[in-house]
Amino acid sequence: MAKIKKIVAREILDSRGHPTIEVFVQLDDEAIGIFSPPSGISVGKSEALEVRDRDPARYAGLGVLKNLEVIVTVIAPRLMGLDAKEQAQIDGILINIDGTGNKAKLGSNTTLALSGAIVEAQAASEKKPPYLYVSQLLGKTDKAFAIPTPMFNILNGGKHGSGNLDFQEFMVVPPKANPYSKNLQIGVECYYSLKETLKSHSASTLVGDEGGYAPNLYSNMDALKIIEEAVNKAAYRLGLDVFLSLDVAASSILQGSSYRIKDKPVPLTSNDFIDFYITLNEQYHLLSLEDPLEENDWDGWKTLMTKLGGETLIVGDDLIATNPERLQKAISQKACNSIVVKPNQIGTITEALKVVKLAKENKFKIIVSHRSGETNDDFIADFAVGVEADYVKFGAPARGERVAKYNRLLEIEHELS
Ligand code: 2PG
Ligand code: MG
Repeated sequence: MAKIKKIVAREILDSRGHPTIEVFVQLDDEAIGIFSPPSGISVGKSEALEVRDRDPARYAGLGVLKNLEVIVTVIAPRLMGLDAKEQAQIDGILINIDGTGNKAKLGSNTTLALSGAIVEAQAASEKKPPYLYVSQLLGKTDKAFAIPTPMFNILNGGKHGSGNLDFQEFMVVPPKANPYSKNLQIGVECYYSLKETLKSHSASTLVGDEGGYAPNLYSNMDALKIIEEAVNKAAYRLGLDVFLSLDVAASSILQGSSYRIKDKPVPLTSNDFIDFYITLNEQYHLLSLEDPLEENDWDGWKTLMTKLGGETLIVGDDLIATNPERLQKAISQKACNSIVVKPNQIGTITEALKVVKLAKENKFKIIVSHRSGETNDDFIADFAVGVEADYVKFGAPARGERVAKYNRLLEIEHELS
């Protein structure tokens, strides 16, 4: 048993240059864990809340110095000396100190920074790779692991792009049957090819928040057409070697009670949007469709599920927000068949694992995801392998904070072989 002997918290920057927290935890056997939480920009209304200083004199109010102070003066004294193996107990203490239903007091950024660092420290103490320790926390007993299939977000729109495309993420997904390293190569080659294809259309190849290109194009369908062209040019076959996925992040494009997208001259109702997806799917046979409708349009989601849920992964991200009650509702209403899991949407590793468990019991496909604001922390890759996720979303295979995760998966693949 190793006890928590030291907790240090610092303010560092994420990939957008926004401050985030880095927590360093040391145990009395000298094992250490370091973790920094990510931050989203297309945020679901049911997510646990981040807390920031709101001091306009520093980092436009985004500083986290108050969080550091709370960690040092309030939280650390409660955690010091505890057995780091007791993750559920430790996370329970964080939840209790917070005392709100959505981490509004401490901030999910504060709680996850500590929760993640302690998981890392205990894994180090047990001399286990973090994915193995995470799998133990989930109750897995065997040691057979697979690398989740990557979804590469090669074209960024919505809040991550240049303000031109409505849909947030245009992803290429290689086949599940391939080894991970082969799939990484496929994703990267499609990414190279997309750059050349965009250039040939005189479109910009500057990148968005997740490293995918963020061009000005006429419509979302145009973007899909150009990706199809890029896949073909890379000598891959759409529907065989590469599949397409979308994260529409529909809550971000809702205006009043309708959706405005470049593809249509008039605003779309929920039913119109569903018809649009049905037509789109006839053409592209999407592997997955994430947040196709606004996060409280439960009836719309149910209808879409009856129309496309048999063949397409209908993925709840903002809809569920890694929240057990929202997941339970999605299950009982048959609103979707897949879930995005982001530990910072709920705020502790224990709570995120509970959501994973419930999703698995209900045969949901699991996509473990980064956030658009990331550090080089690669724990999320271990988390994904440890919970045996079906897919991972780590953005484009470019920019340090994204490739840190893809490279960690390479390392795990190597270790497992
Ligand atoms: C999403 C995420 C991650 P953000 O919507 O799936 O890609 O975006 O982190 O901005 O919420
Ligand atoms: Mg999403």
